[in-house]
Amino acid sequence: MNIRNISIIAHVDHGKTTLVDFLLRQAGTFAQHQSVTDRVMDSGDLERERGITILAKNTAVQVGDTKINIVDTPGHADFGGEVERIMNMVDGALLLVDAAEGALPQTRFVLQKALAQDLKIIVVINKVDRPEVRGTGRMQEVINQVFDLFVELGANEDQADFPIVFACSREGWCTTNEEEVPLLLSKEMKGDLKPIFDLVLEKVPAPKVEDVGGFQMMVSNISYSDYLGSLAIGRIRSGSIKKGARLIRKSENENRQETSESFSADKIFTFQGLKQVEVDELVAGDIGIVSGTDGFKIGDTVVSDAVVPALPRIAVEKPTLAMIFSVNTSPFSGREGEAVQSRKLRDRLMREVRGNVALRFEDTEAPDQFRVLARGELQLAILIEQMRREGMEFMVAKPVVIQTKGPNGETLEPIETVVMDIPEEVMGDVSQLFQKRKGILTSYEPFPGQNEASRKRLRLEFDIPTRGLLGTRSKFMTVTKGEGIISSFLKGFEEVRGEFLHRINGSLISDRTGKMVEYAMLGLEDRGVFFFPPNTEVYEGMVVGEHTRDNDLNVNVCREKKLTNIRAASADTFVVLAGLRKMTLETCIEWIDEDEWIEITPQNVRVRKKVLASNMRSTVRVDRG
Ligand SMILES: Nc1nc2c(ncn2[C@@H]2O[C@H](COP(=O)(O)OP(=O)(O)OP(=O)(O)O)[C@@H](O)[C@H]2O)c(=O)[nH]1
Ligand SMILES: [Mg+2]
Repeated sequence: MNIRNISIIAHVDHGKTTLVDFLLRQAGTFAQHQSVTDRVMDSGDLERERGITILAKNTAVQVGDTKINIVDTPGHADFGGEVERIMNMVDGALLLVDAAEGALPQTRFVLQKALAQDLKIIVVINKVDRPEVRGTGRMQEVINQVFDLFVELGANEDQADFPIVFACSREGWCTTNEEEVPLLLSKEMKGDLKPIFDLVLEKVPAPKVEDVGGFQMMVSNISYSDYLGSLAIGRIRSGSIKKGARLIRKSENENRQETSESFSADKIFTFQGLKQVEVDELVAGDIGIVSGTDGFKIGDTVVSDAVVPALPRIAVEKPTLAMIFSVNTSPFSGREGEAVQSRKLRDRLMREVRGNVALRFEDTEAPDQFRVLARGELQLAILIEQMRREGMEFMVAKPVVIQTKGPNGETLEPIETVVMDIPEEVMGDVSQLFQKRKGILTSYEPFPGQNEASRKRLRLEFDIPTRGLLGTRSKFMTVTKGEGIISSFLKGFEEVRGEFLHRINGSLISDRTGKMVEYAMLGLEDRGVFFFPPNTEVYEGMVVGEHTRDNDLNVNVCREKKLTNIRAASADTFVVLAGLRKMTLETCIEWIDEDEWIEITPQNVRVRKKVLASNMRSTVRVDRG
């Protein structure tokens, strides 16, 4: 059997999953009558809701007598661990680059990982239909930029001599000849993705098969089946097995000591289109799926014989953020979901960490609080969202950046390079936003490839502590009116840049338990903005809004109007609250301070003070720089 194993890698939104749709369609994976949803690989609920890929996923197509295993990966930096863990499954990668946006931070990250694995890389200049690209010479600029990136990342001569394809993945065509692009765009020529299939077959080497004295497969991904339990997905390096074979899972325990577990591979599968089909045999070179134990951990090696060595575990970049997860101790605990006990919360988090190489788990001094280390706020938000959809109630604290010590004992903090494209007119506001948080502007240029007609846009780069970047995404979106794009990469660790204000405003806090009353809220309107509408149930210590000043304010939001006469009451119904600020999970994560928790239930997200009783806590927030 001829096999090729490739991954599709890129910065977020550059069109990976859309390209996979058309690779599947054109390889005849779907029957004629079958209607296929867009971005069919984004099968998770949260993926579909948010329009982004979160987990790397496998598929496979048949082209002539060759099977091409394809791994679609996420492009958002927070899910970079997904890209890292699948790299050892493949021998080649399609590196997509948006023809207008060019190479961005995650392009660099994924390319660096691909080069380190010595993958054969095919560069796909995608979205050539974008108006900013047509007739501007932008495609050549982007090719040069990508070439420079290869060189900067230490690519060898062979790697830097990459084949180039120009594509419109949304319409399912591509060409290796730049001059054909206008003809394809104007539909004078009809195109398809054959040039990509051809290049994969020609340039990506067939999987190297070793013989290490038996079956050997590294677990690069774990999925779950209701019938079979845990499933290990990985590329078979050596040997073959038949269904039902006795296997050994070589792993390590918490103290890094080797462990092993025997099991029998009751069922084995390979990928075929979007399906996992049961097979009788798995052979070296292919990507296979093995069932038989619930113990699989990413990075384990599955072997047929004790003498077959374990492969080195997958090494990934270290987490940069830590967040405390706690049992829900709020007065409403257990009302809207299952208020899980610490044991169950711990088990749930441990399970997540087993299947996600980019996360780490730590116990804390408190028996009902656990620390999860992650890559970013979005990664944590996705985990939280998943847990609440499972019906759980719990609390999380403000994420904190993980600092390290320098050679002379000085404290170092992570610094990121932020790249953003913004409309020119918001330049001042954007600079102010980042400079207030110790950001330093390092590059400023008109957005490349603009034509006369397009609005003036700028590309800016800042160096900024990760600490300063936390909680700025939604502010950035507000300041740029949703027209900015922003991404970043970890530049390294530098000496701590000093204090700055995380949040200027204090909280409005309910001083009692009850229901919010419109009359009371109107009376407090000039004190700040509320997060909830009237009739919301509140408890003492629950944050109901943001104060206009920098201290906290305990307020009575439950005060009823004394009914002196009926007329006044009816007149009031015409008064409407000026505005509520709806706080989503992500805005809460950005907003909260150290002395607050986010309480999460299947129905609600609330911010509360860690200390609930108003007479037990200060309203002066001294930690505010
Ligand atoms: N103009 C244009 N838009 C495209 C093209 N290909 C994809 N898009 C759009 O770009 C957006 C992102 O596409 P996806 O396929 O989800 O991108 P992705 O790289 O998989 O994104 P992540 O997995 O979240 O990193 C969608 O709105 C697509 O419709 C293209 O060739 N031209
Ligand atoms: Mg995607």
